[in-house]
Parts: sequence; C-alpha cells; structure tokens
Amino acid sequence: MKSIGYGFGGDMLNKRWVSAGISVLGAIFLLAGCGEKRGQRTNGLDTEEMAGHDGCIVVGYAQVGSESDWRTTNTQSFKNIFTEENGYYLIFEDGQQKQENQVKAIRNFILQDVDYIILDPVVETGWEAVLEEAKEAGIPVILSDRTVEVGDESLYSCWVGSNFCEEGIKAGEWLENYLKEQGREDETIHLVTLQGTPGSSAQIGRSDGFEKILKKHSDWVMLEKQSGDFTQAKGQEVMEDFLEKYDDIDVVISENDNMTFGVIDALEAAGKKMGTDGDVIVISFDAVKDALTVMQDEKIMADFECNPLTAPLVEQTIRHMENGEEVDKVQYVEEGYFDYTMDLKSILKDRSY
Ligand code: GYE
Repeated sequence: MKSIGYGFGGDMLNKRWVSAGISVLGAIFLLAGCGEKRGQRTNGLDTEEMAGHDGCIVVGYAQVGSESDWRTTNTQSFKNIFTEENGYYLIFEDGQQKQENQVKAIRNFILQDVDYIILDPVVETGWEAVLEEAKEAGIPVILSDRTVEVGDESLYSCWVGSNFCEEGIKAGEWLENYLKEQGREDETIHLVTLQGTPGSSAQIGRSDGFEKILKKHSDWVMLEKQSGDFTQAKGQEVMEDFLEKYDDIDVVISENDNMTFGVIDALEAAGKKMGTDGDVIVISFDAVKDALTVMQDEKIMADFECNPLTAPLVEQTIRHMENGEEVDKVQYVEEGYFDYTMDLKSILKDRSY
C-alpha cells in the first residue's frame, strides 16, 4: 500500500494539493490535447458523440451523486482535470446516490467501449456482476473515493481514496484528549452518531474507526446511531429525533459536514449551545470551507479532513497504465484535521473549497 498525498492539515494543505495538481497537469500539457495520441476510434463512441474527439482517452466516470459540498468539489476536480486540453474525453454520470443508476452507467460505458471506467461506488457490496462485465470487455476500472468489497480483486485496477477508518480513529482520539484537557475524563459522556449512507466505505470506515476508541472508554455511552445519508436535510431530521429522545447528549459525531450543518440547525432550534462553554461538542468529517467557517464560533469543535481532490491521482494512475506501468492497488490521499484552537482565519484564506 502506498500513501500519496500532498499535505497534512493546516494552512499548507490547500497550496500543496494545488501545486501537486499543477505539476501533474504540467506533464499532461506537454503531451498536448486529444488528436495526437490515439487514432480514429472504432468503438461505440465513433459516431456523433465522439465527433471531433478522436485521439482522446475516453473516460466514463460513475459518480455517487451530488449530496454534499465535498462531492461538488470532487466532481469539479474531475471536470477540471479530465479535459480535452489534457487529452481526455470525460463522460460523467451522476448516480443520484443509487447503486442501480451507477450499474446502468457502467453498462453504458461498456457499450460505448470507453478506455477507462472510474467508479465511486455508493456502497461497497453488489458490484461483482457489472465489474465482471467490464473485465470481460477489457476495460480497466479505477475506484475513486469509496471502494468495493469483492472476492476477486482483479475486478478493479486500483483504488484511490481516503483511509476512512483512520479518520474515525483520529476523531475518537481527539475527543479523548479534549475531555482530558477539560478535566472530564472520569465523567459519563453521552454520545450520538449521525452515520453516512449505510454500507458506504466512508460510513463503514468512520464508524469502525471511532468505535475502536469508544470501546476503550466504558464511561462513553453511545445512545444511538442513525443514518442521515450524508445530506443536510436528513442530518437535521435525525438530530431533531435525537433531541426529542435524549436530553443529555454531550457529544454529536456526524460523519460528514453537510449532515453537521443540519445538526447545528436542530441544536440551535432546540436552544442548545455548542462549544467549550456549551452543552454539546460537535465533531465532523470532511472539513469543507463552510464547516471551518462555523468552527470559528465553536459550532464544530473538530473536523477530520477528507481530501476531495482525487482526480489528479486518478489521472496520474491512468498515465502510468497508458505507459504499461504497474500501479499500486491502494493509493491513499493524505489528510489532516482542524480544530477550534487553530488559526482558522488564515487557514480559510488559503482554502478554495
Ligand atoms: O464525506 C461526504 C460525501 O465518500 C468521502 O461522501 C465521501 C463522502 C463525504 O457525501 O460528504
């Protein structure tokens, strides 16, 4: 396993990702755009859709959906990198968080005989059949962001994504330290968790990672876990439900920032105060710009970063594959975290998303 990344938290993070992206692009620019590398296509796209795109590397991207700010940045990153200028023709499909839509998109990519399929799988299981079809068609599949659970690992070339379990562990350790600093390490602490889409890598990893730390604390009581499907609206609904059931919530673990925005609305409507002098400690994942902004008011106390800029690494991987080179099966992007004690004002100045 190889860890590839361009930064680690703090204000350098964004700049490093950007400069790495630029150096990858630098290499691509030297290769010029479409038209020089491949000849006339003889596949399913050889008609109207591909008119004027001969020579491009055709990439079909089955994206999860558009459920969060993180996702918007991730999609944009693919659209910025996989351009004709860089030698690509990108066919983008938004799966609207439904596996059946993603399966359909992959089948279409196969019919179109694309050169590469990029899949960000909404959940981990249930991919064997369609990945087998891609394999039979000789089309390499690269997993981006989330991963799949399959018996035969040759069904995909590699996975470029985040170590979600590590993110969950870091969140648990942060809480451990914070409670110690506050002199609350011997107190009974009541927690609730808003989970992401059930069965998605981001949900499984973050839940499992946090659980590892939770298990070490007999006085941490997990009152309930519920899925908010990674959206703000559902996050708010779930938090409202928690607040109706429990009046003693000390900590909210929310597995992405958009659910957290819903949590904050629900807490505020219920008259609960967040932060060091408040009633509730809110911990989140993703670290998008709006989340770091509200962290300045301690509405979020700590946020565990998930790097949405997977496109440069996926592109680099395709370059290697085009050159017939071996690629690492698992490529983790590096990630840091942010908390309320940091100089968020300067961090925000350098952050573009
Ligand atoms: O945390 C969330 C998004 O898969 C890492 O999906 C991604 C997650 C991200 O909806 O905001």
